[in-house]
Amino acid sequence: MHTIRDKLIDCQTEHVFELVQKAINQGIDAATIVNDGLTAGIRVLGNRFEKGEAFLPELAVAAETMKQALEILEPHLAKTVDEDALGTVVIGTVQGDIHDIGKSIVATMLTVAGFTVHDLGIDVAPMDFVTKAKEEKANIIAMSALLTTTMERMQETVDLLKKEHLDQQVKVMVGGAPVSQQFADSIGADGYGVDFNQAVKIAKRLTGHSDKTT
Ligand code: B12
Repeated sequence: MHTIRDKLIDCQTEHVFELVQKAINQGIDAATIVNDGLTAGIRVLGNRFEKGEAFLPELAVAAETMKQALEILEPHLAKTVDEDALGTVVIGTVQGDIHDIGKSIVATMLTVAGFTVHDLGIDVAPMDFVTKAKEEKANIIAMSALLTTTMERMQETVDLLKKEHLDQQVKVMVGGAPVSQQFADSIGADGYGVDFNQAVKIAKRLTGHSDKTT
């Protein structure tokens, strides 16, 4: 798993794909590959970026590599539920923010857990979250923000839901590196998750499904 992490840090895209495929062939759990290989790698690179030891082009390559590796892994992430979907989630990265790795992992894991997920992508305006949630009769709006400046858009979405009297039907969960439980409480969000595991647990809680696997 360390090799996948290290090759991602070194931006050796083809090697990452080969190693991911090899790990799958060896029967290694796909969620472990996501967590201990890919996520670990991007986090190391993130820390280096913060210290000025890595640069944006490297991050962009690693991010793209990670997304493509996730596509390879998706069919191997064990579906935990085969019956009807647990609920419908509209997910996206908030307006002004283009970070989509964490959001995409959360979307994948929610799908695998049995939710119907509508991923609106990046730079999603508060009104677009609410409109899609109405259209799809969603149970949850899940928002991701990686910038302190864009976290504020989450508040706007919560306020808009209240204004449209949808806050009882549609629950809001938030996440992303600068987001905290305290922030989630302060804006009136219904749930906050530090990572994709918690995202799934919270989505199950918000839709009234107990998580028997944890
Ligand atoms: C990769 C990266 C990029 C890539 C993004 C590529 C992509 N396709 O996403 C690129 C190079 C494009 C980029 C651009 C920029 N970036 Co950047 N980037 C990062 C970096 C290094 C890693 C982010 C990441 O993907 N982490 C890995 C994923 C797996 O983790 P995650 O996103 O946190 O997601 C997990 C949890 O948070 C949670 N989660 C996430 N979303 C949700 C949602 C819900 C509902 C739930 C429950 C949970 C949840 O679950 C996820 C999986 O476990 C961070 C550093 C960091 N420490 O975060 C900086 C960072 C976020 N970037 C930063 C900045 C400043 C920028 C730029 C403005 C730089 C610039 N000067 O242009 C631009 C942004 C432009 C914009 N408008 O958005 C700053 C933000 C500072 C701040 N306080 O606001 C950071 C913190 C780096 C730094 N310290 O300077 N970036």
